[in-house]
This record gives sequence, structure tokens and C-alpha cells, in this order.
Amino acid sequence: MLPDLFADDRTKLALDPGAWLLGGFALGEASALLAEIARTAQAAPFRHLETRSGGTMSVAMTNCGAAGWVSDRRGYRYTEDDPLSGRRWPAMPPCFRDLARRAAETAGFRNFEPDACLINRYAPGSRLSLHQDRDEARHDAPIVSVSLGVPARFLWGGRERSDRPRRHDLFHGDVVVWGGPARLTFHGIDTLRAAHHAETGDLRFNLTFRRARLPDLA
Ligand code: MD3
Ligand code: FE
Repeated sequence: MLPDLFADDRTKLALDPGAWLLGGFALGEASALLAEIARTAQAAPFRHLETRSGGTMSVAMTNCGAAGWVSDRRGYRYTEDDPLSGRRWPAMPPCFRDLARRAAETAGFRNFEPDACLINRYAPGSRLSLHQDRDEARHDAPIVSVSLGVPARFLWGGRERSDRPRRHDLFHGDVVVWGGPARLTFHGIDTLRAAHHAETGDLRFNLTFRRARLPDLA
């Protein structure tokens, strides 16, 4: 058999069936994305959400789009309003939606219509423990994630929490698309190491685009 010359090509790497790493896919737009993150955070500041168990997340979060993901003592859910302000979440910038749609299309998912963009901010020491994303109304749409700033070690397991996680480094401008059989994969982010990035200092940002609600409610 011929060797697969593209097996390690980061421009489009199959991590698993339904899971695609698009290495550097957002590099050319990264500065524009960071500017829109800063603008969003002026209206809806980053905050450390409470968990149901009374802990506080080490990752700071905010949202843009028609729906935003929140956690508090009542649990996890999507809301139309930012609980901090009582106002709608800031609109999703067109360049966010365009990027998410192009990435989904590149991975074979046509017509992705994200209505929620969760923005995560990691400082040195922040981590996100192994979890599934299953608070969305439908699991047929993919999830698109965009990494910006300091690199992180991404952990991804299988369909069971007990599946031994694999590790993968995510760099500035990397995009990952998860759909189909990969949609409910357990995943997380290892403790962020102290490092410097020219555009973000010691921070890492992650955009996660989702279809949170049913289309007729959008
Ligand atoms: C695999 N965020 O916000 S993005 C999250 O880098 C989240 O901030 C991480 O997990 C971050 O929920 C990881 C990569 C990712 C996102 C969603 C997934 C991987 C996924 C959904 C299903 C399977
Ligand atoms: Fe997640």
C-alpha cells in the first residue's frame, strides 16, 4: 500500500470519525477575531461562573449570539439574556458566523447556522475538566471551536467518561470541527501553562460555536 502522505498534514487532520482539525484555518482573521472578542466583553464582561456544586470555574466566560451558555447553582443552560445585565447577549459578529460556517463546510457539514458562541478565556493555571457538550437542543449540528493566543493541551476521550483521553496541542488560529459520531466525545483542556503570545499576552481564548436552540426558535 502507498504511504498516506497527508496523514500528518495539520491543514485538515481527521482526529476521529466526524472530528477534523483545521490547523491554522483562522490565522489570517485572528486579529479581527480578538478585536471582536474585546468589543463583546465591553458589553458582556468575562466572568467566572459558579457550578452546581458551588465551585467557581477557573475559565472566565462570556457569550455572543441569540443564546448564551451559563452555569450557576441551578445547573447549566442556555439563556437569551446575560444574567449580569439582564440584557440580550451581544450579537454574533458577522465575521464569527462566516468563519464558523466556512470551517463546518470544510469538514463536510453544510449550512451550519450557529446561534450561540461561548467565549472562553484561560489564564495560566485555568483548566476545563473532561465533559460532554450536551445542553444543546439538537446534536445533529456540529460544534466549531477556534483557538487563539497561548497554546493549550486538548484532552479528548471517547463516548464514555472512563475512556482514556488522548492529547493534542491546539495553537493560535487552529479550528476544530466536531460532528456526527464525534459530537458527544468527552473532552477538556489541561491546566494552561504560563507562556507568552504576541497578541494575547499570557491568555488563551477559545470560541465555541453551537446550534443551541431549535431552528424555529432562532
Ligand atoms: C469535542 N471548550 O467550551 S474546544 C467548551 O478550548 C469546551 O475552551 C474547550 O470544551 C476550549 O465546552 C474545548 C474543543 C471542543 C469543543 C466542543 C466539543 C471539543 C469538542 C464538543 C464535542 C466534542
Ligand atoms: Fe466542551
